Order: sequence, then structure tokens, then C-alpha cells
Amino acid sequence: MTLTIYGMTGSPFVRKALVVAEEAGVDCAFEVVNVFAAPDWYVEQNPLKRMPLAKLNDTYIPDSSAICGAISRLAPDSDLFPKDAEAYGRALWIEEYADSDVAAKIGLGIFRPIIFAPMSGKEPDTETADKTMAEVLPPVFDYFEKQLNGGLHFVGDAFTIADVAVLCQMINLRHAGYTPDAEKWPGLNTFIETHSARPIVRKWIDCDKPVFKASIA
Ligand SMILES: N[C@@H](CCC(=O)N[C@@H](CS)C(=O)NCC(=O)O)C(=O)O
Repeated sequence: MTLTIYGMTGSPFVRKALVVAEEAGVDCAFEVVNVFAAPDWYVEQNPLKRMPLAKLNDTYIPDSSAICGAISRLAPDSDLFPKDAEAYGRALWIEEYADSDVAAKIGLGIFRPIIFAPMSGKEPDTETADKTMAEVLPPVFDYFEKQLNGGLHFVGDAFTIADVAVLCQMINLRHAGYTPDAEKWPGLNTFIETHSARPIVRKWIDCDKPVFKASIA
């Protein structure tokens, strides 16, 4: 079996696929491809031109959720993919919510104005980001706080695909210099702190450092 994941560090979706592969104990190589100037072979395999794209043996699989689905078949005993139907359904829901609505809110409202603006010679737009933190993200943080319910995991007692998906979005929030207020959302803060310290997660956060020099601690 060979698995290669293509994309760029800093992407929450690339980080999610890499963390899931490694946490599941699946050997995985990472190759950098700049999707903003994607080579022809990449576009041929991924018409969305997004990252990540994976190659499993001779088969190309775009999209982090599809890649994680394939990994779940390579590591069927991993706790990342709950066996129980209800728990698995909940985990996939939290993954989907983090990857869609939450990713869009953080991407457009925080990441783009703070991280992308300086890359194109503009000042960071802290006004937009502050407004997103004050007005757009609180219901998301409230929902996550409630779902964690004082625990460290979104589903059951194990680190699952749900935790990885949420964590990868929260890491990008932190890369932009923002964290949910610890007084209002203590459980979410503990979740982020605790799982960011996992060696595999930490390794990929460290790989982001050259991309986001300013903000990463
Ligand atoms: N649903 C996709 C989302 C992937 C995605 O949006 N990736 C972004 C980077 S974080 C991307 O490739 N953006 C490049 C573009 O849209 O041109 C997944 O889970 O893989």
C-alpha cells in the first residue's frame, strides 16, 4: 500500500488528512503542490483544483473527507472511526459541519483578511476579523462548547475524525491570532490546547510556521 497526500501546509483540510492518516497508523507521504498554480496532472485528477488530493496505490482521491473515508478502510480498528452507527453518524456530522459552515466562516471572515491580505501587499483587515469573532463565530463556539459537554471529545471518549476536523479549523483561527474567549468557552479552549499538544498534531502545526511566520506560537 502507498498513500501520498498532495497540497500545502497551512490548509486545514490538508492538515486534517495528514493527521488522520498518521493518527490511524497509516504510512503516508506528503508532497507539496501549489494548488494556486496547479499543474495539469493535478487539475486532471481534481477538477475542483482544491487541496488535498491523495494517491492511494494507483487511485487518485480528492477531498479530505473522501481521503479520510479511504483511510478508515485501511485502518478499520482505529478509534478515529467509531464502530457504533450512532457515534459514527455523529462524528461524520461534526466533521461535515467543521469542514463546511465553520471553515467558510473562519476562512472568509478571519483567515483571508488577516493572513491572505498581507500576502498581496495589503494591511491585515483586523476590523473584519474582529467583527467575525464578535458577531459570526459565537454561535459556533456555543454549539461546540455544548457538544463537548465538559469533555475532551465530540463523540464518546476517543479522539475521532470529529475532533480532528474541528481542531484543524481552530488551529487556523489561532494561526490568524484569534482564540475563543476562555471565560466564555472554557471547554473549547481546553479541547484546543489539549489536542494541539498531541505529537502528530504539533508536528504539522510546526510545519505551518514558515507559512505564517507572524502569528504562530
Ligand atoms: N471540502 C474540501 C475543501 C478543500 C478546500 O477548500 N481547500 C482549500 C484550501 S484550505 C483550497 O484548496 N483552496 C484553493 C482554491 O479554492 O483555489 C476538502 O475537504 O478537501
